[in-house]
Amino acid sequence: MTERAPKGMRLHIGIFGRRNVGKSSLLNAVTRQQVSIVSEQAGTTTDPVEKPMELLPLGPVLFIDTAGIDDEGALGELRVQKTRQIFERTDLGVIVTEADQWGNFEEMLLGELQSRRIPVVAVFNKTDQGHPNSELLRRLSDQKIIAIKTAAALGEGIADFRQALLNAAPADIINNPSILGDLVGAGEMAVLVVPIDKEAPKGRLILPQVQAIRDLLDSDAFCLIVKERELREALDRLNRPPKLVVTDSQAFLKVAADTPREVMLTSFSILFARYKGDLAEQVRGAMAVEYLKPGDNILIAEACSHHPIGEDIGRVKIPRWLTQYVGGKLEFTTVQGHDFPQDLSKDNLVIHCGACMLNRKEMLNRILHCKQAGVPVTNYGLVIAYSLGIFERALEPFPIALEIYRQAGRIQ
Ligand SMILES: Nc1nc2c(ncn2[C@@H]2O[C@H](COP(=O)(O)OP(=O)(O)OP(=O)(O)O)[C@@H](O)[C@H]2O)c(=O)[nH]1
Ligand code: SF4
Ligand SMILES: [Mg+2]
Repeated sequence: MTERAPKGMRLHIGIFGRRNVGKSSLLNAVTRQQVSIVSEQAGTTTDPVEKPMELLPLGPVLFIDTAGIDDEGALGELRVQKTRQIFERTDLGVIVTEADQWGNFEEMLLGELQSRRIPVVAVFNKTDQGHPNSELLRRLSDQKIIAIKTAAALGEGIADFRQALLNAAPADIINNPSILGDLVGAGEMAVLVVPIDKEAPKGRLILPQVQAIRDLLDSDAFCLIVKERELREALDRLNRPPKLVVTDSQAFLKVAADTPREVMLTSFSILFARYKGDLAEQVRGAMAVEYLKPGDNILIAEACSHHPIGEDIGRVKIPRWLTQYVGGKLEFTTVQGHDFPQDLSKDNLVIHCGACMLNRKEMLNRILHCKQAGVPVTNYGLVIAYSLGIFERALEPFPIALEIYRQAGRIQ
């Protein structure tokens, strides 16, 4: 992987609690690695243990497993100090406790975190041995604290833990600030290709186009907007090539033909897969097309009832292409708006729209839900690029996603 998030950009998740409650076990379970030593001896973790990872769907995070700090005495004092320092760099605090042990000590931790305005997730671990009482759960819920139950040593409740981290994460971490400004950079140019056909709304541009323009301006980049017919001439007039060409998926093939091979090219939909969702996961989802068989069920999800252009993309074009590709009949179900189905047990693939009307959290929740159900999820633009055979080129601006595709290609 060529792209690495600097430590400062990772969401820091601090794991706090008494000795022996299962903090290290929880970290190991969520990372699926033996990051931290676990033992029945209280006080096993003596120095904070840090683990950077890509945590779906939050992106890059840094977990910090701390020493249990309920102990007093000489050694204990030093440990308490070290653990306290972690409060200062925690963006999201996790308080782990044994299921029936919430008491003054946990209230103290909660107070420390809340006084710093750090969002908190309460984890009641060892639920194989006991349960938190419902009055306590109600009190935490009244304080808007997310509480979940786990049995870390048994790997239970870990999906709920991930979900809780997503729900509690600060909004500015969830709201990826850049649509394409970071790919283009200050002083550089992007060319946006906007077809104006009968499907385009009268007298205006659609939201993803407007947002892309605004993002380029915010990034001090230049922006040239053309229809697909004028692209070649516009590029000829520039005295140096643009950094990036972005097209509507409808015009992908023509734009690919008219854009010099050395210029990066992608689509609005793919930019939005990253901005509103999880590009890496949705790239994996597009590749799942390879495993579809006749008779499989495909869920087409549109986040609002009026897709402003190409109303037939989800209903006609993608189904037609997939049916041809698979060589037999597929079952398509379409859902719209905010009612994304809970039960995905019959589905083999979810193809989502660009989600321009959803906030990122809602889209990430949908992706997580699919992931938990074991159903691959992708989006319109990715499937279209895949079907046109220009997937690899369209992913070039995104090294991590491209690597995922290339790795999979090597395995097949
Ligand atoms: N029964 C049960 N035991 C658990 C569970 N999770 C962890 N344990 C056990 O609890 C003990 C302590 O686990 P650790 O993960 O080392 O706890 P810790 O909070 O990191 O402890 P310190 O580092 O000493 O503060 C170990 O023996 C674990 O196997 C669980 O869900 N159920
Ligand atoms: S939310 Fe989805 S269906 Fe609605 S306009 Fe945006 S991309 Fe189209
Ligand atoms: Mg530990």
